[in-house]
Amino acid sequence: MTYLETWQLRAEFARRLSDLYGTEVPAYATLVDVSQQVNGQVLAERGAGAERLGSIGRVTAERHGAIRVGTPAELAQVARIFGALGMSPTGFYDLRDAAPSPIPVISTAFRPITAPELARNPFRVFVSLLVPEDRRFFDAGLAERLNTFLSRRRLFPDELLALADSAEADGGLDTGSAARFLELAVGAFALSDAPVDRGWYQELEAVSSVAADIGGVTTTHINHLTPRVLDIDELYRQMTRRGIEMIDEIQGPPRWDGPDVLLRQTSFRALAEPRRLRDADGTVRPGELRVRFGEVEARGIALTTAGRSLYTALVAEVDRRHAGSASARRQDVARQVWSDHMPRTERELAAGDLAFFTYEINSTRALDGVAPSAALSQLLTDGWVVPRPVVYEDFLPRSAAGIFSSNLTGSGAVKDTDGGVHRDAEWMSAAIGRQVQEPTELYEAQRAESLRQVAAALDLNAIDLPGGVLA
Ligand code: OOG
Ligand code: NI
Repeated sequence: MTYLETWQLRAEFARRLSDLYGTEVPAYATLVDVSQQVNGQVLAERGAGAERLGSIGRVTAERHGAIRVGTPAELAQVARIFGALGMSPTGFYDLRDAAPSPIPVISTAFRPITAPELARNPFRVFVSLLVPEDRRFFDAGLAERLNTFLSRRRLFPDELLALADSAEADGGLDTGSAARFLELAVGAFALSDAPVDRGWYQELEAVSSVAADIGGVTTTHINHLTPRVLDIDELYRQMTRRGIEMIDEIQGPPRWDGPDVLLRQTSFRALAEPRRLRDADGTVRPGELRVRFGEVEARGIALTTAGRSLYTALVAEVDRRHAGSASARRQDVARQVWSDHMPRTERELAAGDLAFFTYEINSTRALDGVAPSAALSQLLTDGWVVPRPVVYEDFLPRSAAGIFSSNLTGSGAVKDTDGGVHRDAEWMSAAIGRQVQEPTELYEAQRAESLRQVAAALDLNAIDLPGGVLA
């Protein structure tokens, strides 16, 4: 190989980061082993059905990472590095008003945004940006010291950023430059052994341990790396059996006998890692910090806006019923609520415009004189088209908040209602000089393209969705 294209750089970066994290956090290596075992088991049991939401090749290699940065300038640099890997900022998550614990960050996920690129390698990274301007967390004095501290550090060397820019401009790098780029990029996310100022770290930790992890150190690091698994309940049982303490629950939708939608995640608790700490008198002593953890996820079908509204309503219903029966497990309550309200088949999700599918002409359909209708639900009923689920490639704010907070070392301190600053996807786009993509629009575009092809093949002008008309 003399040249690495964008996707090859992405795949190689993901692989090397995984190797690095496995050496840093041995429990992660166990998690990857168990995930692969479970995936093998599911494949053996369910056959081709196991690959309905992604080939086993894709699922085995699939990871998401999480990193946290302190300033818009740092986020813009992260965007250049991931830009070189064909990953665009997608989705906006504001975790500052999250329950049960507010986290002083806003986030986006960098990921490939087209189906072919996702199929080549779906690596994504959840990136959080600290918001020191938010007075509910940081008073003016602390914010100023935080900004001074952050403005003095350099997370990414110039050479790395220059290589990233040329990789993005040219769609890849020659082997020599690629090797250097990958070495610097992976190195930038390794845990540093630079001493941590104990007093400063603890001052921030009193506000939020996420703030301390971001602004209390002079470097950044990968916070967790998450493999994808085909049966997350089985994985949870197997990890527990191996003596690894998992968080109490699986976040997101329940296990049930209908189609999997969106995202289910769980994690094991942050582990104490040796770090060097510097005291006020300048002495450096070995100590421990507890910030990095392991997470695993199972992915389901992406929901349309209508499907997402239904999901939100079901979550609220689960909260209501669960509040009324404290001893019941949330996932059990959720399973009941889903059985009551969630369509039980992919076909119903498609016909009700609740989830995203791409559509293909059913090549095995017998000719029976029935003309193709312009209505999608009729095309499904008459067997003209077959739906293929679109996988949810993004994150869930409530699960993210749950994952963050189940791994906090303390509850932190946040004042009531005053002093929040407004942040949204537009703010973030401007801050990094790149448009933050809207996930639903990406799924919608994929579906629309497939329906245009179906319409052309069936000689129809347009196909009607239950929610409206598509050209
Ligand atoms: C990010 C937490 C969110 C997920 O998968 O929802 C997350 C973090 O801990 O930095 O990774
Ligand atoms: Ni995660």
